[in-house]
Amino acid sequence: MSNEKEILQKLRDGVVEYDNDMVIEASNEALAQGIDAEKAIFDGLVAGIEEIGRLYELEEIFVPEMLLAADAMYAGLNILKPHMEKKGDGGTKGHVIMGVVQGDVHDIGKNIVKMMFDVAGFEVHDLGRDVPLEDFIEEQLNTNSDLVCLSAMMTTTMVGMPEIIRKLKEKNPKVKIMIGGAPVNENLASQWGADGYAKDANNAGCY
Ligand code: B12
Repeated sequence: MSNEKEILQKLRDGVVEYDNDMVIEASNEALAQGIDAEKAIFDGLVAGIEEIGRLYELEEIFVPEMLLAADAMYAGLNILKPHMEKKGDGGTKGHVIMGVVQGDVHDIGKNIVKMMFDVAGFEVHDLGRDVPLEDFIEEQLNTNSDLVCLSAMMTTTMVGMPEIIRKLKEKNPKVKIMIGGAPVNENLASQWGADGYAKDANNAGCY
């Protein structure tokens, strides 16, 4: 019988080898062995997609492999996510709007952050990726959400964030804004007037 370390490794390898069957099998094994679903997701699936990001940057793999690996990761998430323990008393903690800024289609990280907010008891309004500025404003006014989360993965698209932050604050000074994604950091967040920054999904959930 497999132990926890082997199952986590199998989840990670399944993503890296874009082997959906391997990921599905390992996800079911993780549940059968009572491994914490959040651990299986972060130490297995997310570890795998991070390795894929590294291989892509080294040009050892290319776009098609990258997308197949993302598919494998989502196959595992579909099985594991329903087993993540909801935190809190079950009531809604608040409303969160989430989206990847205009021009940017990198949504894997945003989807993981979304999952953390979901599990933490927030109602998430997901605008998806490549989201025009006006959509963030409109959704905030429509839902009166307490928090808006902006994601960007490129230096060319993160520069759209300050304007979104400024316009959102202009319409509703009370709204809190959190930003994230590989090219942004705490300094940029405060420089642009955001209320928060987190480097990964684990830290975002603690907001
Ligand atoms: C996957 C990927 C793609 C996929 C995207 C698939 C998808 N549906 O997301 C595809 C193949 C489509 C793609 C296309 C392109 N990509 Co690309 N891509 C990547 C890659 C390899 C991995 C990104 C990823 O998913 N990482 C895994 C997730 C889990 O991590 P994450 O996104 O960082 O998210 C975590 C944190 O950042 C944080 N987080 C993220 N968002 C938020 C938001 C909030 C509020 C918070 C709190 C936290 C948070 O939490 C997340 C989970 O822990 C990166 C390189 C890399 N290593 O990052 C390049 C990269 C981002 N891509 C890049 C580029 C240039 C492109 C392209 C222009 C073409 C190209 N030359 O490859 C196009 C652009 C398309 C577009 N218009 O957006 C560059 C950007 C360079 C730059 N500095 O601007 C990178 C850095 C690669 C490189 N070194 O050249 N890409």
